[in-house]
Amino acid sequence: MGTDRIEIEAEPYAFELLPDRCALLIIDMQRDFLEPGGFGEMLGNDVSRLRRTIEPNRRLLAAWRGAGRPVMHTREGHRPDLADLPPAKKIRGRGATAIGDAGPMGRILVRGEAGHDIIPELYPVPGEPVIDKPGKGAFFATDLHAILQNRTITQLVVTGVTTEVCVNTTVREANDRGYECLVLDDCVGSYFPDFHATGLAMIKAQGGIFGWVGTSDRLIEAISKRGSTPGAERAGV
Ligand code: C5J
Repeated sequence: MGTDRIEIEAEPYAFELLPDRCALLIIDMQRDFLEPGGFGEMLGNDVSRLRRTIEPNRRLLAAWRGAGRPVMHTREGHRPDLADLPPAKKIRGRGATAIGDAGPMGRILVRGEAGHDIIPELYPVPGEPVIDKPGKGAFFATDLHAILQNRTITQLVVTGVTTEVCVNTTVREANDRGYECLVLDDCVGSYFPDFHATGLAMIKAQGGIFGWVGTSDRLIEAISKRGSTPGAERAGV
């Protein structure tokens, strides 16, 4: 077990990345949230605010995979029979269109539908677990914690959308379970710029009450210098 650390420039202070204990967790980079013509845009949101995260995530993912480090993806959505959809979530927003209804890319937030899937730019490769979550947090009603524990992961680099909802909820859940989280400003996004800024401020406030905030450039630079984790590819992580 290595005690090797890589110091990553971050706020409120440097993040000490443990190369053999850290996974990249990409939250809900789904077509319905990010693509023009999807459900997010149908609700009147400006999807370019989320799409700016695609390129930095793509670069980070390439570097992370290249270094042989573990990657996990999440998708927010429900069973086709909606048995796992709380009635309170179904009716929330009082909109004309709700989860499970027909949307522009299939039934909204239903597993197996085109809009529910991950955007092609960041599509998982074999060996990368995809966590289907019914809630905002990636630990609620999923096997994520077990998967991370089985791989002796204690740190997460968290990216994805949206900063203030599923990213924030997941980081808080992870923090309470003992994980150290580094959230990358340029790799997380919100339809609402103020919420993005405040969402990150809340994570790093009070000495990093929920975690650290950094950027993909600093992380890529640091891991690229270090090279791949010995045995990582062999172990299939
Ligand atoms: C996510 C949401 N992924 N905003 N979902 O943040 O409903």
